[in-house]
Amino acid sequence: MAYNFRLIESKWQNFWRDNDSFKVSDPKPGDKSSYILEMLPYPSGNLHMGHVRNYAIGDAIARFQTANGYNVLHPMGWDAFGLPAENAALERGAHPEKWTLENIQTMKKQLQGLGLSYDWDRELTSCMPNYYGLEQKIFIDFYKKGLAFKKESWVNWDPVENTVLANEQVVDGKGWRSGAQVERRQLNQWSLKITDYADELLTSLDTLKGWPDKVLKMQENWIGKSEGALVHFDVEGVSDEKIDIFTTRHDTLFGASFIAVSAHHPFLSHIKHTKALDDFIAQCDASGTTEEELSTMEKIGLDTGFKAIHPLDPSITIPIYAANFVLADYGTGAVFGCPAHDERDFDFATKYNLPILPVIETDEPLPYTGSGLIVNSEFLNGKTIEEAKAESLSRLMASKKGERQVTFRLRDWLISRQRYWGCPIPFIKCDDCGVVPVPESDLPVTLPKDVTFDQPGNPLDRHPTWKQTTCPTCKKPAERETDTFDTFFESSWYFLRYCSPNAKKPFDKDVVNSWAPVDWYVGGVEHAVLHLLYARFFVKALRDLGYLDFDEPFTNLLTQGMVCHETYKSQDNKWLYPEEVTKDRGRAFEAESGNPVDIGPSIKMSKSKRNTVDPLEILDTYGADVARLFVLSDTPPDKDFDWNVEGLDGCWRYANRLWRLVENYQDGSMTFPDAEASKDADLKLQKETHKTLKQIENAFKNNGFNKVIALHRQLERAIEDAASQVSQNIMHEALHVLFKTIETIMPHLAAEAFSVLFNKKIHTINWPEFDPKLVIDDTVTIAVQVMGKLRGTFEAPLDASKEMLLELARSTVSKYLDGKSIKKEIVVPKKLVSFVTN
Ligand code: ANZ
Ligand code: ZN
Repeated sequence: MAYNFRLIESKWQNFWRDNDSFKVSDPKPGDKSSYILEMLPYPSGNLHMGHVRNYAIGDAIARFQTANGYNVLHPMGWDAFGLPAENAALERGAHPEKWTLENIQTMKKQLQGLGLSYDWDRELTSCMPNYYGLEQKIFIDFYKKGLAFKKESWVNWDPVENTVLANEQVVDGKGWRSGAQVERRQLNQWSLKITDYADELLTSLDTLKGWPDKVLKMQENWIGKSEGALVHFDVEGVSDEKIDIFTTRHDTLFGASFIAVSAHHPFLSHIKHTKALDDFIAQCDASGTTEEELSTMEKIGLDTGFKAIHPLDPSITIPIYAANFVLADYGTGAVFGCPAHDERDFDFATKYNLPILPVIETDEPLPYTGSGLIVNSEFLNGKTIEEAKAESLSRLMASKKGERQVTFRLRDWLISRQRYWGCPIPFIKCDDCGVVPVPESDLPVTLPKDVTFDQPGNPLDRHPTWKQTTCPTCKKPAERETDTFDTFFESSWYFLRYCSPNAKKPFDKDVVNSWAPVDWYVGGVEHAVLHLLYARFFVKALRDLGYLDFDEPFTNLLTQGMVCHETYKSQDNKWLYPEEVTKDRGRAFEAESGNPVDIGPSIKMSKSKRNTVDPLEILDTYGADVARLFVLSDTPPDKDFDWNVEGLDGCWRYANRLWRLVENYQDGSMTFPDAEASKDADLKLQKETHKTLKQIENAFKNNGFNKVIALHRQLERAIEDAASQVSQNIMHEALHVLFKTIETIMPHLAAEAFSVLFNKKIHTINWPEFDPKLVIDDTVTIAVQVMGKLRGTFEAPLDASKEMLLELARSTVSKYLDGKSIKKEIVVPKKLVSFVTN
């Protein structure tokens, strides 16, 4: 009978649910405990293959840990706030909450259909007041500690949608949804002071030994520590004005040919505006603020007519420009330009006819950014770059014209969003008292349900009553803050909430300390910076607020590769779904018309390229175990995985082979030879079982699930080969190991096998132990030389005597010894026998 996954999978899913099989209680002192976590999904409505791979990986780790005697916390929840829910409201008139909660219901069923070992009692849904209300308390605590603040910030403004856009939502200078040209605007916005932790976030990367190097590197670059100097330039003829600039190249100060300030630099507001200057600023504001945009757009500037005085030689003056390429919020928002040794400055100087004076000696064309000795620089001449930096800094310091300065690329985290579907920021705006936190007794501030989406802008802003309240301090009428949190706020602490999901406060300190940090965190590498950096920041800030006692959230990080599929394009240039295509000997055709189809490379599955495979169809045709087996086979989990039907079919056949074993051994039709006859075969299978078990265990320790699967196939073949030659107890041991080790990946089939073969509940059975005696090879390969030449090899018992080795060696190379007399015999135990003849 073919393997009936439908029956078996639903049977065990029901069993696990009805018996709370994966419910976990908090660790007691001395318990071996482990926290395994996959990044929580956004409830978009449907599971995709990336989810399946992510959760299959996490579940394999969790089940392995459980089998090894750990008390394993393995929870799941929903990152349920965010824009798509508002878009759905806009497009379909469904309330964001209704849309979200319905999606969660659907996706939860789909997840349960995968047979994942979650403790569903700990499920959290971030859009529910019992979750987001608690983070309002965290936010107020941040505020009291000076970690949350409101200030005027430059933002990307979408003039059609009337909202701020995150940098990632600006595509080619346009709003990602409206397509409108994004503008720069200054708005009063809430931010979190992640920059207070810049240094610690950087240095403690060293402690994250269990993180992939590429992620560590990305975080390091994102934090972007630069060591340099702050230099004060006086302005000629204006005694109380000076411009501070940040530079990492104070060795090149004598090559300065202009100063450039950003369009909203304070210096510009101190000087009299000409129409040209106003126009120039307006022109700068008409583009976005992202660094990427600034680096690609045409560099323009305007001479302010003012001149700065060189800090190392007051006889030199330098023109001051306003320029569009200077980032307002990096360093001081002002730079000195050294065209001979910086590409950007070179372009600018060429365009505006400014001097280009080389100060690093070189024969190469300018701009030259390499090393060399200093020239054209008075007292710095002849020095190396490093020497010149030191000298220039000490002179600047002596004359109070500069000091050492460390700057980070990391910006404070702007968390205000003019959005309905997010956590309300728990503050009240009072004309007299300013911004005042909502008193704790009034938390949570819940979202009103009666909102409309018929106009652009934030529905909370135009709600008739919600924002009217009284000031907690002076009791006068006041208004609520109508901005909501960036949804990265919710995902910055959810892993702490899972530890004590019913606590009245965000989480219980002792319980969190007993579970966390997370031992294995599994998710996409696309979160290498934002989410993973925010979560690290939260843990450090919460630690300093006394909420918990550790420094980092995630001890080991596994960033899984993408699930890829080849792409198909019809003759009229339309993407086609795999099911619309038939393939024949490497060529592809449209299934309906038979027209030829272009096959493109295998790339990440995405709806836009239609190269997706629907997990539900796979589950329906092959079952969860085969899908799980397939997404873990072939490639290590951190590498991209190529989806192909052949591989999937291979996994289906494998599941059936395993199932046939179950059937063969359950019905008693197998015969077992008597003990004497089977001795050799017994030992062989027994050894194969124990050796494979050891290798599988090692593969698990490195998350080499693809290796685990390959080893498993090897053991399965050994079992098939040994059929009816081995004793019953040996076969049972082999089957026990076979199914227990695959439980991590194919839990349903394995559970059924244990039930049928051994009448046991597999998830209560520990990981089998291999016998060290059975895994050592007890023979060695010995090389035989005659007159220094290798003439053969043979297998000998490890403990073979010298006489025995010589005997075996002689017979191995007998034809080389024929007719000769042996002058000398050399025996190197476990390695070599060498004959010298004459
Ligand atoms: C003069 C100079 C000469 C510079 C030279 C470079 C090469 P990192 O290493 O990324 O920190 N800079 C400083 N603030 C800026 C801003 N707000 N917008 C745009 N550029 C800014 O880069 C430090 C360098 O970035 C600084 O050193 C400054 O230009 C520029 F041959 O100063 B440099
Ligand atoms: Zn007040």
